[in-house]
Amino acid sequence: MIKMVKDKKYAFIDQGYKPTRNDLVCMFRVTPEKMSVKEAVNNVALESSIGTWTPVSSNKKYVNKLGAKVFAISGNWVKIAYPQELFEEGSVSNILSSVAGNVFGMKAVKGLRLEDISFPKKLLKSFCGPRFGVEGYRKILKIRDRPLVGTIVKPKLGLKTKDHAKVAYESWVGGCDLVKDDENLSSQKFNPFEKRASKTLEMCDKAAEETGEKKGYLINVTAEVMLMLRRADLVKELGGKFVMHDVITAGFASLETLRQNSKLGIHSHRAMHGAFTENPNHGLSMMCVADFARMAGSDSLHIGTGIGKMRGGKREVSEIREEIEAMKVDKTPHRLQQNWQGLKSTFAVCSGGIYPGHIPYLMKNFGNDIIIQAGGGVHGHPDGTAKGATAMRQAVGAVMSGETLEHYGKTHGELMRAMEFWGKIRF
Ligand code: CAP
Ligand code: MG
Repeated sequence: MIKMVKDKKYAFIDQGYKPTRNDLVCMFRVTPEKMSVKEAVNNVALESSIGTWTPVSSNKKYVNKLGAKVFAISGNWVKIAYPQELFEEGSVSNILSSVAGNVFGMKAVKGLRLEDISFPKKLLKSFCGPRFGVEGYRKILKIRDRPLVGTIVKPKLGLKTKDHAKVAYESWVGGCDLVKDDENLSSQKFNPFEKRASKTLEMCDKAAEETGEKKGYLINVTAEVMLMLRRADLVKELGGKFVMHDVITAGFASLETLRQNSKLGIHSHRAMHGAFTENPNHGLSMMCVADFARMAGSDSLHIGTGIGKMRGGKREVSEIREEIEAMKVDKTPHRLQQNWQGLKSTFAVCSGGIYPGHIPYLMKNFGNDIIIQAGGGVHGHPDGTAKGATAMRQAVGAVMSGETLEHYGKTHGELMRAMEFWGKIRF
């Protein structure tokens, strides 16, 4: 029982405590400011659960049992257990407002990084999770075991609708399975949403018919939530199967709204994540973002590449891929064990400075259950968009048939051209 009287310095520290299956557990890295790790993390535990800077006379004894418990301190790494009754079921925002709320702005800490969270069964089961995930996308696109190949229409902004739809069409007939809008394209005057949706989905159907392959368009519906839902409804009416959503800039509650009110596949872009995920000593890790995206209903999520233009090393990307695709994950120094209680997987997306030469690395390190996306790596091909798309598919074909790109390129010219053009590029 937490003592709310004299010894408040360590009232939330209980290193003898063994977390139960009803506890949500957070793993933090704490850099204290002018105090010990123990004192600093006591502040983190009280501020992220039921406490404040002084005992309050309005407190009731029954509230104390909801207090967080710091049960492990190893150097700057600490683990805190929170009873699940502390949180509203089915609400990512509510959990974040506790464990990732005020704590990041406290004077008690110079740096605070929430590295991972593990969720108890009952709380986890209160979330929808993805509607489709890896299996659902594979079923819709009739692709059994190879990675999916996608592109982003480039230039990311500025193209008029007819040119946008044309670039998308050429990407599909060249071999892309998926074409997506860029994270910052929504309904600007040069390319309004309604016109873009009908014109580009028309091209999607045309390309599917001509190639005999299933094709998908990930159109960006990010907007004020009522407008977002109206846009998703229009996509459905037009026969679209997928939408794209900027989960960080729009928020997890917006993703929950989309998941619970539309029957379309949801591709989550993580634009702005770097503002709080990239500092190793402060902020919220991409692992936590991935946890919440899977819970809130993301069917596919950008996780990094380990080799392209964006940050994120191979170990981090690999652990996040497991976290969002596996049914159970083991603990590692940066990750807590998690049983996903049957929640569907979220398809991992490797994107950002990717070109065909990167594909063997991506498949070797992250397997075949990935969506490999390239914007510049398709539309920057010396022979244009369609050939660029073909070169991406050929690179996947080479790895699937156990051949090197160099050898496969001898009989697949689009790939060879891409290798000659970008072969020396390193990020
Ligand atoms: C990639 C991209 C994606 C990034 C996002 C871009 O384009 O469209 O938004 O992949 O990063 O705008 O940069 P290129 P992440 O293929 O031309 O690089 O996947 O790390 O979230
Ligand atoms: Mg982009």
